Amino acid sequence: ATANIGVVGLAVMGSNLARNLASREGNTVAVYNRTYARTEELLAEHPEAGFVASETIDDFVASLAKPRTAIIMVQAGAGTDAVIDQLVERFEPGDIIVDGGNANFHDTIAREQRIAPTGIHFVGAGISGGEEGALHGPSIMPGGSAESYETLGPILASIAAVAEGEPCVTHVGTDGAGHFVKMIHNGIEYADMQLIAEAYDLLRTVGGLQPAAIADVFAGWNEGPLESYLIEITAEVLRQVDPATGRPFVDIVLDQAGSKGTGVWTVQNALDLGVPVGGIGEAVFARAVSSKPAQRAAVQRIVNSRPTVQEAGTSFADDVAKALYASKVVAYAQGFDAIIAGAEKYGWDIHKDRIAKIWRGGCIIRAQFLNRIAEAYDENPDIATLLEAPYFAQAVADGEAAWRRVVATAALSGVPVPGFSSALSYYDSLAVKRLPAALVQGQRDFFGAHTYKRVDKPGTFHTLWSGDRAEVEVPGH
Ligand code: NBP
Repeated sequence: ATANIGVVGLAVMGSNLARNLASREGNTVAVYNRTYARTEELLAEHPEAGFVASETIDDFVASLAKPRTAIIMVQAGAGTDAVIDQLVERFEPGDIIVDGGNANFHDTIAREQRIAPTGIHFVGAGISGGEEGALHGPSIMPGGSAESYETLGPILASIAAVAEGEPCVTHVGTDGAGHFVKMIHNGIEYADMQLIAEAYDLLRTVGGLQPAAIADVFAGWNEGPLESYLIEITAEVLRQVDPATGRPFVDIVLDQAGSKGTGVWTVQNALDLGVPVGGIGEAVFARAVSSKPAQRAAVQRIVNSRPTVQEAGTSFADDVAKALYASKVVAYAQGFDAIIAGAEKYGWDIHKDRIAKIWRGGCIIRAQFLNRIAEAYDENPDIATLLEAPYFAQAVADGEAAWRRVVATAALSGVPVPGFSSALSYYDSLAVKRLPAALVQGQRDFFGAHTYKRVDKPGTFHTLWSGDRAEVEVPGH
């Protein structure tokens, strides 16, 4: 038993994570994969890593020093369960099993409950940053027991991305908290990507710019408050020219966006918890709409003309930047609301400022912007919404007029901006003194006797709609 850490599953994520671990001082890394040929490949390609490789799971377990710690990086679902079962059979109390895959947090909670009686620690850890992150430094979101984090924390900190001198890892909370926060991260990622895509569409359709010019605009934005990994890579993608045709790469890509599910989970969970995450929801739906070629073709057959594009003013790109920033603030505010609601529902002590900090590096939504969020929650963890934090309140106020111009221009020009417009509507919904929800309450009381409350006195009321329409107070509410 010589290895202080093991990795099971040596596809792209697992082998990169194993190499990252092996590159750190003091680590000896045991590796195992169901199909041994894959292990042999890794050994041949990376002799420098000094892996302790095993052909069988028994040998793998025997190669781990106690307390044994193994990170599973296999396909989420049945594959993960199969490996967990194999390890649980062979591990002892105090040993640690980490699932680093993209598990649904409900599965993680169930697995933790199932394994806890054995005395083995089960840790669901969200790992963000894709292949590159796994190799050079991901953002890591571990759940599980605080005790397991004492052993695991330093190992994960050694391989995590570093942002402003701090490793991008923190003990997020118990059982499924890590995978939950990873799920929200991906939801926010969806919203951020959709907003950026809309900004591009506006600059192109309304602003009349070509992809290469828009790449320049984005590169410029990346020097300012919008600085982020996603803006940076968007500029790269827009600058790309298709070698086969010489056309902009973005023009030869089929405009049907795929998704792997975590964005959907975020919205499903938010629906369950009653958290409005319109920005994320619109992003998920926008991908779904894009992937309905038959419906799109059908509508395009009957809608033969599009509105005349409104003349964009000279400062249109600046307007779009401001609209993007304001919409982004909304999307992140909604994402953090979902974290707060999940923490309350599932009993996790999640530090929002720490989450913002571990997202500053390694992961897909890494950005300077997250420093501002960390500061906001650090200053006052109990703010009702990020939109209330002075910095963001000011930023949104500064961009508000531009935001409205952009959404209006988009509407008048027939450019779809579900992300921008839903974010603006969300902001307005929070901002107006009165919402027509009062009318919805009236409708609900009318057809379903669902009752309502009054603005002028406490109590719960119902109007006798099918009778004399007198109001009655409903006791016991
Ligand atoms: P895959 O998700 O493609 O899974 C392939 C691995 O799972 C192989 O090692 C395979 O072994 C193993 N496996 C399967 Br499939 N069924 C198994 C079973 N019943 N028993 C044992 N092993 C089994 O690998 P990946 O793309 O490296 O991702 C690993 C995890 O990391 C996934 O949960 C993924 O969602 C997550 N993740 C991926 C990314 C990314 O950018 N790709 C980012 C973040 C998280 P074999 O070689 O014997 O077939």
